[in-house]
Amino acid sequence: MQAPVSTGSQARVLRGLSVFAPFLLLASPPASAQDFDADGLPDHQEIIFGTDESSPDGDLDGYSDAEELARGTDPESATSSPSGAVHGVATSARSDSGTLSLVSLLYAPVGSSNLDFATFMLVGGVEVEVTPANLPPGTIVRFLPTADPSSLLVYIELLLPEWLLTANKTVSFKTEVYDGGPAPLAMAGTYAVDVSGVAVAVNNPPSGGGGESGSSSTYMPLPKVSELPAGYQSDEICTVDLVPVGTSGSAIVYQVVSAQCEEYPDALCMPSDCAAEVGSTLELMEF
Ligand SMILES: [Ca+2]
Ligand SMILES: [Ca+2]
Repeated sequence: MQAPVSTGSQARVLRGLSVFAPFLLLASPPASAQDFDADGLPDHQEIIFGTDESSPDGDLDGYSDAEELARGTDPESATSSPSGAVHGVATSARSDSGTLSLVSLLYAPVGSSNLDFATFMLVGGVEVEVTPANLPPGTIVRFLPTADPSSLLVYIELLLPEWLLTANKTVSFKTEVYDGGPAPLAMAGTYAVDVSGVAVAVNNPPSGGGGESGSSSTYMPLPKVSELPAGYQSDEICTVDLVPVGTSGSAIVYQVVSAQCEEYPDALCMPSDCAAEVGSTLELMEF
């Protein structure tokens, strides 16, 4: 396990991000957010990210799973390790006991003095901007250790009542990282959609949503396995093909034209609900 962030580094961070200070005092993960390897990523979140929940550095390359996610390398491959002094961000979501969590991992290299971020959420056609100046109550902020203790890695978890997703069917969000200038230095986003009352993430969304054109999207369930309805099968995932059929405000409306469970390691799929998705629509914010 890596050493925690040094006191000196943390003091510097707090000067640079003093607006976070009240939230650091409040920050405490939900009781259910177990973190077996104590790396700052809850077990349930690591399963969604596909990282090793039993080791803070799954591929033993010296960079933590969280740092590799934020810096865009593969936490499960020792031949894929971060390099270069560039900012990074990764996003994900999870659903836990009626709470929808929107997770952002921010990385700033050595020399960063004005790390800043903005998260844009699209809920029910309304866009909301969250910045360090207006973090909602209960937001979890953690500074995580990095291979170079002079760099910064910040875990931010925005907590929303899950009924917002159930009622609106789609919650999109993206996080942009800034460092003193007007232009974002890194950006990432995640879509959560409601499928038969279960929050799922849309991975590899269609082009315009950041995915590869012509490829299929997959639905990743966001609740803990113990909270999924009976009938989910392991090692399969719902693969869907989406076609754009219109717009709704700043979102693109997609229709599911085919859906099936397919083999996928460490995933879960409910065959009946997956097939029932054909013909349904979802709204994805254009990133
Ligand atoms: Ca963990
Ligand atoms: Ca690693």
